[in-house]
Amino acid sequence: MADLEQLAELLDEAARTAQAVAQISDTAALTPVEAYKVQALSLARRYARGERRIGVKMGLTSRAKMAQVGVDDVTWGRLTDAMRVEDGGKIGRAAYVHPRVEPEIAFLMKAPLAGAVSAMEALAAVEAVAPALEIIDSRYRDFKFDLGDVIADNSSSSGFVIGPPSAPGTDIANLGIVLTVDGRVAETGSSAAILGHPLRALVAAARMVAQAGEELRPGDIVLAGAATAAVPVAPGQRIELQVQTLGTVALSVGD
Ligand code: OOG
Ligand code: MG
Repeated sequence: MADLEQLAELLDEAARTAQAVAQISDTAALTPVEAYKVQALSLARRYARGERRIGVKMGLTSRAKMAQVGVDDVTWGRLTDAMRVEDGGKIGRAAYVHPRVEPEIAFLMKAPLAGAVSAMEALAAVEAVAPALEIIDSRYRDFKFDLGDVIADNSSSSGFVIGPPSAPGTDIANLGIVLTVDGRVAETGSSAAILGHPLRALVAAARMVAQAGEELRPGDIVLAGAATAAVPVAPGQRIELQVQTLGTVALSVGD
């Protein structure tokens, strides 16, 4: 078995220094269980530097995302306070290897949630829903990876922007999504692309974090996964996401 701590250090350093690394699967593919251990070890390094876990993100919960990266399984990753970008804020391109943005729906939790839960139980633990942009950045060369690679790399988590909150009772089943770059439409879709209903991503999050011995906690943010393919970003761009009834969230990109 590969040295999981060594792989965690490799990926953490790649993220910290924005330097791409070779795919782990080039040498020896990780099983999902090994890969989640690498993810946890790499996050432990971030926590040791003072970062705080403030939620989780689901990955590959839509067909569009699965097709874009060629991985067919739902994954999850941890979000830390260092990844948060204010709505309307600016990111620096240099801090990433090859960043992409994607349209998401975020949940803010008001009660703990873990294990096998129904959609109704999941909804009862939600404080608010919001439109969100995720900035993903694979630490692997050419943004290529297999399932084990991407899990170990914290499901490409690198940043997120949360828009205005709406009441948890807001109907989010089939909301129109428009992602624009400099005012031009880059992607359109529906929140229904996320596992048929974004709440199913929250159900999956509760189940998957429990498998790691963790739980969703009050105050946690949960990103449901992108509804469309992700779009590469470049310095000078302004990216805006409009989600029907939920409103708008935006981000700009500097050098
Ligand atoms: C993996 C992360 C996927 C999503 O929303 O589907 C993800 C990747 O595409 O790099 O965040
Ligand atoms: Mg995402």
